[in-house]
Amino acid sequence: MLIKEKSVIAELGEKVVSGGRLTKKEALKLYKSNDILTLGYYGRELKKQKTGDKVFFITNRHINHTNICLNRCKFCAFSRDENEPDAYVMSIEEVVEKGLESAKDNISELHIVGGCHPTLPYSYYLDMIRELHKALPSVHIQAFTAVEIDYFAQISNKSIHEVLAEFKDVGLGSLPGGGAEIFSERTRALAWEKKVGAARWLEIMEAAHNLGINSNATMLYGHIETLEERIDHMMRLRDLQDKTGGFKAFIPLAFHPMNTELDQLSGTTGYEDIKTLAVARLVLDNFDHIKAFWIMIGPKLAQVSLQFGVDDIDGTVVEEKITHSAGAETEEYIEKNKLIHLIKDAGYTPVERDTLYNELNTF
Ligand code: V47
Ligand code: SF4
Repeated sequence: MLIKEKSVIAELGEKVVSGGRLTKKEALKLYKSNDILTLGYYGRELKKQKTGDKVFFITNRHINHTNICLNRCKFCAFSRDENEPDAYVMSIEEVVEKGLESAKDNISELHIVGGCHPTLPYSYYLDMIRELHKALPSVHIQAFTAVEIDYFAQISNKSIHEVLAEFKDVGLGSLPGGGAEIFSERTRALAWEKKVGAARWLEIMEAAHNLGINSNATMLYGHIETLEERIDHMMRLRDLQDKTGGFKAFIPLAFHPMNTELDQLSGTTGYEDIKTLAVARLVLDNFDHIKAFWIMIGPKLAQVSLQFGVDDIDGTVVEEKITHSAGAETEEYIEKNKLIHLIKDAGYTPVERDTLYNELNTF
């Protein structure tokens, strides 16, 4: 039985590494298999075709400027209503100060995401990026998920094209991949009904790519979604990538249930994390980079995932509130040397990259 299953998985793996493309049904077959070693073998083969022996990381810092959010998604432990005691908003000066603090660590990227705040004006966000770019002209600013871009269009009465163009003008470099969750109306209606759905998220990414703004893509997994919905999510990303080529990396985000309205769920397992990364590599054949976010799955599992198709383990991060509000047990910061050690110890060549995967240093 196991041998028979293995041969089906191997056949599908062979199909992808020889330039073929998986159908929805085939992708689901991979996900339903427990043969992670065969999945890993082919995931790694495909990774090698794309990035050889290199594994990427970045020296970056995350900033979450506000936790006040109108959407209050059920899976989110980070957000607050305005009147809650631990609700916060950083002033633009505070955000710039945090950016400057990290300049001494030679960061190449600032990663900025926050809630959809009910009263902050559009100018707050535009001024934030303008001031950061003025203060740190050589640092790439990756900021605001498609959810926030949609919100900015609403509060400014502008089109998404206008919003994106204005942000690009003041120094926005790229968009992070958050806010995609799972592209299923069923799950959205159950747990994040106030937030933009798949069509709008994809429309915003397409508009960004058409303006020369690259982005990442994520998928939040391990909550109320089905395997079919995960595969459908990946397929829709693959379709848009065929059209624009603007996605840099795909990052599966492992759901952390603590302090959320879905805290009856038990969270993902290591097996599921690894399988998701390997399947993503094989399904998303037109993505160069599959990233394991060590903050969510831990540095050790992120290291192991390098043998399953992953070629990027994110960065130094420094401060992370979204997953840590939901019970993440990882540190918030990891030293560059530790990332290098993890990559080397798995037999790969560590390459420090910038946001757009220009290679800065090889170790
Ligand atoms: O959109 C919220 C997710 C995302 C939880 O682009 C949760 O390089 C797990 O998008 N458990 C924000 N996840 C983070 C994000 C991201 C992270 C790292 C790298 C990149 C990139 C993007 O975090 C949200 C949501 O999908 N999230 N709550 C939770 N309880
Ligand atoms: Fe708001 Fe994002 Fe949290 Fe949803 S996940 S409540 S949009 S901060």
